[in-house]
Amino acid sequence: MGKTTIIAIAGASASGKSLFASTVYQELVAELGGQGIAILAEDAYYRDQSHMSFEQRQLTNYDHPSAFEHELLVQHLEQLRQGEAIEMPQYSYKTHTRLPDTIKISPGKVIMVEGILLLNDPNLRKLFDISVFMDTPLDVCLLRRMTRDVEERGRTIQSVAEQYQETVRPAFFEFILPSKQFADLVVTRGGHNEIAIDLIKSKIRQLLAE
Ligand code: UZR
Ligand code: MG
Repeated sequence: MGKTTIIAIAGASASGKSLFASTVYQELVAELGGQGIAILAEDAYYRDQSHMSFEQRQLTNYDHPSAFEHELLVQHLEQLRQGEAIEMPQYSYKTHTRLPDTIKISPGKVIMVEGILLLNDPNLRKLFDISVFMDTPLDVCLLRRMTRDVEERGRTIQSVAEQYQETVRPAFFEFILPSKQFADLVVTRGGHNEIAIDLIKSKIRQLLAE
């Protein structure tokens, strides 16, 4: 296998990272088949907390870099780059810990990875060939997070509001926004920016054809 290109997609919580990455991925799979492209989520690398009680897990700051097992993500990206398959963990936002099952990810010419704190970590940054930052206005992110966390992550509006003020917003200014400087491309309107989606798709098509 030739060179592997790793594309990172970072940005605020609920800025449209997962939508952007999965739109690129699914449209390319529909067009060319899944061969050669893989997609990973930083969220899957939240630390395993199965040894902790649910009450203890609720106290974790999930917006802080220490909440992620970035060492494992680095190791997995290196393995994929060397042509080895990996077992990606699966994380539950409802129980705040890893699920027993993993997902097998096969190596490919293009690996996409999306998550809030990817560009904050120098060890991860070294591995990225192309870095994209979703520059979605924070009020848009907050509105989307309210709906998403209530519908998909088992939260109440009140708990979303509290978490937002305690950790999500401070972490955005401390860790996420300063990492924008490391991006090659800054995308407005997140997962709805069709031009940006098209540009990344073209780049990936070109890489796959090489
Ligand atoms: P995205 N998060 C939780 O709320 N609970 C967990 O168990 C794990 C993560 C949140 C996390 C962060 N923080 O803002 C968000 N909080 O998931 C990152 N508080 O995921 O980028 O998909 O929004
Ligand atoms: Mg997401």
